[in-house]
Amino acid sequence: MKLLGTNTSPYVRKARLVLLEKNIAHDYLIDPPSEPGSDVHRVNPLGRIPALVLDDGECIFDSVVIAEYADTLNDSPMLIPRGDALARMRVRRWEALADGIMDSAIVVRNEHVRAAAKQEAAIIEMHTLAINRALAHVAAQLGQREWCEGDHISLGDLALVSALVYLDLRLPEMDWRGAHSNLAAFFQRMSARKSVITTMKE
Ligand SMILES: N[C@@H](CCC(=O)N[C@@H](CS)C(=O)NCC(=O)O)C(=O)O
Repeated sequence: MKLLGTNTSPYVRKARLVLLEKNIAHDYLIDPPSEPGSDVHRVNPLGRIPALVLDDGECIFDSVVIAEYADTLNDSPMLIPRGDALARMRVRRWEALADGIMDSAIVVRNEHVRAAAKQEAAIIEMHTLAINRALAHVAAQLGQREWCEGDHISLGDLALVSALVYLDLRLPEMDWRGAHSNLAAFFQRMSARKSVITTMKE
């Protein structure tokens, strides 16, 4: 299988982390959808990344579906609980929170790169508030625990670290570490993992 993406997309990072943590063999191809000649529009009608193309040509999108599919391929580690409905919901909710932070951060970033006169202050404010509320919620939920849910790594941890990396990359002025020291510690722990190191350098 091959994963199409870019190194800056937080959704791509999440999908890559799932494949890397589960040791699922794949090729990672950098393929920005905005570049002429990109394969992305051919394989994903939405023209978005990540897109996971299986060996028979079937394409899986988006990152939520890629994570769900990949997690069923093996159990080491099991990133989405299967038997316990509440635990499963909580992991999916962590993912929804992290994805929501990514969504709002991308909106703010897209406003920032517009000419100053065209930037919508109300949109920037609305999404910045959403990010700050979500970070405060995430920090309170995590507390001093090592993992988002349960006693081992889950999709929630991978989604959350992907969102935090994106904030560092595009909205460094947010200083989420200063506001939430437990998130800073979480990030430091996650950053030491081989999977995260791989997505940061390649
Ligand atoms: N909800 C989707 C979001 C995917 C998405 O919006 N990806 C962005 C990159 S961060 C994209 O492909 N945008 C189109 C483009 O870059 O041209 C997911 O989880 O995969």
